[in-house]
Amino acid sequence: CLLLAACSGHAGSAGETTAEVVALPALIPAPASLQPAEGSFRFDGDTRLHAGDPAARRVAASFARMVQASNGIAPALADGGEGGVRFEIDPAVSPDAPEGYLLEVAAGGVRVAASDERGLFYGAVTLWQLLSPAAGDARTPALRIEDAPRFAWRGLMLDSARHFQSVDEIKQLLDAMARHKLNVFHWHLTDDQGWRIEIPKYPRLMDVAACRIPAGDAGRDPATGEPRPYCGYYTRAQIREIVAYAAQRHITVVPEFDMPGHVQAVVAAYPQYGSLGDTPPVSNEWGVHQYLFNVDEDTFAFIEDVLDEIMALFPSTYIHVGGDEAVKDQWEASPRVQARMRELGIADETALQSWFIKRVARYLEGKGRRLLGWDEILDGGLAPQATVMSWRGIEGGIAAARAGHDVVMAPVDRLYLDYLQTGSANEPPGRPSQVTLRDVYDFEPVPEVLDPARRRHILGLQANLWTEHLRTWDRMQHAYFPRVAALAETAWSPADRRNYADFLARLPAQLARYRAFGIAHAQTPFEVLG
Ligand code: TNX
Repeated sequence: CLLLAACSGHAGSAGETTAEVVALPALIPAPASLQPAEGSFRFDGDTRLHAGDPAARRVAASFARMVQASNGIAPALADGGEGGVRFEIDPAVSPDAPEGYLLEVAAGGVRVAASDERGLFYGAVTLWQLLSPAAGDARTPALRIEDAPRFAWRGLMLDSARHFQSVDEIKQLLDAMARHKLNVFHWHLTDDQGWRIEIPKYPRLMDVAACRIPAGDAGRDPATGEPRPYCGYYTRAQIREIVAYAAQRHITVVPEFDMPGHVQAVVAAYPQYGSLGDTPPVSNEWGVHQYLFNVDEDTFAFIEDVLDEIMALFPSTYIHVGGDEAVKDQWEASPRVQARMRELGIADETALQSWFIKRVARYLEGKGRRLLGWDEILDGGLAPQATVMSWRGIEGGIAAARAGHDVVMAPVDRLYLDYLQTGSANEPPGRPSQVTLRDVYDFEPVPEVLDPARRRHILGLQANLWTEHLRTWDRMQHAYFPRVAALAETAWSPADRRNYADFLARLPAQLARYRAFGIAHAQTPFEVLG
């Protein structure tokens, strides 16, 4: 009894599980269709992997790395022969379902097939889940899985501006994302408290904007009393390394350069690009700040230079330009901004933000990219090709879809992982309100109020991790896992396969996989579930 939810020892599914559900191996996210068959396949040190073309060989190599890490078995790649595990690119498999795959397990061998490499990779992840987390040899029941994701955008955001992470920590996150079949890593790299991208043309971004002085004892050397700044940015080489590492795992890295608000760190380094012209410190406080970009040609030249650098580093079609929480007080108070508005015939500051974002959208589109922003970019009208990330709820997403924009749902009350996951006293610091495992699981990204023709604008969903309160990688992992497992199922599995009780029954196997990979997941949800 190795793999079935029924023998996972977690009977906490409140009697809701049916016989049919129990028969499902402990896969997360649940596949679109699974048919059990007779017999089982034994995977051990003698099992060979067969792969013909280069794409299939790459996937076989990724699979070998995963089973090596979890089961301690290093399967060899073979060119021909029978039995074992065969990886095949086959154009006839799921031609209408991008990222889909077919997995057939029989006593005599396993076949993983897909029409493209991404699909084949997800088939390999499923097979790996069937074999893990058992240490050593494993047996998987014979079955046939036909699977493809419900959504094309299965995202996770990390804020590296408030607190940042090492390259290795980010790689760990990318590994975990791939094992959950998530495919978009939204990387929040700029904010009031820090600039984290190396831009050689503007050295003060690294020398000034990448450092803040923490308040209190943390900001002083205890021996000398000297200021001890919190500094860091990712070099271009590190960014390229992360983008390549993600691409090998079929993850797109979408960078965010937040504007016209959340720019206090930039203005600290280059006050001429701020709307008032004064020089603030890089902020060491959380919450909404006042500093906004100026709107003159010099400022746009700076923004475009930086976007050019960003586009050179990140091949992603989407470039996120923030647009959130830009309170307009500074624009109202700034004589030079007001003069520019008169010159342009712009009536108010909301219209100015709309003009600003549209201008940036045109710039990106001229380079073959697309603008993505938080739902405030809808205010005052939005460039037609722009995509909206709905965070203040789902209303922005509904309005955007009705106006013909593509949408990614990321509502604060359901998908913000910086919120506490339980009321337990053992929760590390976080925002006072809660987003529970179940809140994430039960979130439905496609609002019923949208008419069917507009529903196709919902590209998918993502969960966001803001790091004001998350100083260490341990705390970040606690916040991500296991809620990321719930996100993955909502993002991948067909709506009618989602069942929270059944998910809970499959979760212990997922937690064991986390432990096998050294992921420090939260225990607090299980204190509450019993
Ligand atoms: C709002 S979500 C923000 C972030 C904060 C977050 C804290 C969004 C687009 N802006 O700047 O970190 O709340 O939960």
